Amino acid sequence: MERDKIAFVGRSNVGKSSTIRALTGVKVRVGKKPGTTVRPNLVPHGRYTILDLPGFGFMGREEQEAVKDYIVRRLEEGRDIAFAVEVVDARDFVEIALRWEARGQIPVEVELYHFLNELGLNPIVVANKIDKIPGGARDEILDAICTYLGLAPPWQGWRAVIVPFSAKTREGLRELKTLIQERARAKG
Ligand SMILES: Nc1nc2c(ncn2[C@@H]2O[C@H](COP(=O)(O)OP(=O)(O)OP(=O)(O)O)[C@@H](O)[C@H]2O)c(=O)[nH]1
Ligand SMILES: [Mg+2]
Repeated sequence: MERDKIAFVGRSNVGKSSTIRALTGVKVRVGKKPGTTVRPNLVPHGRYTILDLPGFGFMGREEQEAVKDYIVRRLEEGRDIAFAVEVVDARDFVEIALRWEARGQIPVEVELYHFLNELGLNPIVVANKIDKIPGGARDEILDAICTYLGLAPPWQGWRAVIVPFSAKTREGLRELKTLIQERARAKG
């Protein structure tokens, strides 16, 4: 099967569907509450199809595991996926990661990033909701996200991987589009 899909993955409510809307103009459902996307949406994007997956990390333990299993299986078995886009909430990421670390656990978004790399899905990291962070604090937060992902700061050295973005203001849209085009070209 041809690898013609771009998988959008990430925690619930980080803005995966909103990012896809900004990117394509297709009005996939977005919502204030986590758990908006329940079944995967398929959105045409040039010669690719974007796969808008449900988010994880908000419900009870069992449902949480079920969603995670589904996503993991979809990514592992999906010979149709060319590469992945991991969307994170730039402001919440570090706070949540600190909590996980304090419990002695690897933050789930860090785990996901490594998993996507292991699968050869070369994830682009979208640091979404950047509009919520005052200009003066952005570099520090982006550096912290990079550090968690194992990318030595400064973040500006990783512009081929991470992109500060706002689905709300569309800041970073051009950069995100360029990154996606470059990934697509690299995957041939
Ligand atoms: N301020 C701000 N809010 C955003 C941004 N992107 C998304 N949101 C809001 O975040 C909420 C969740 O957006 P969704 O796009 O539905 O998030 P999702 O990741 O698809 O969520 P699930 O489908 O539940 O996994 C909505 O209230 C959006 O309006 C952004 O860049 N800035
Ligand atoms: Mg969604």
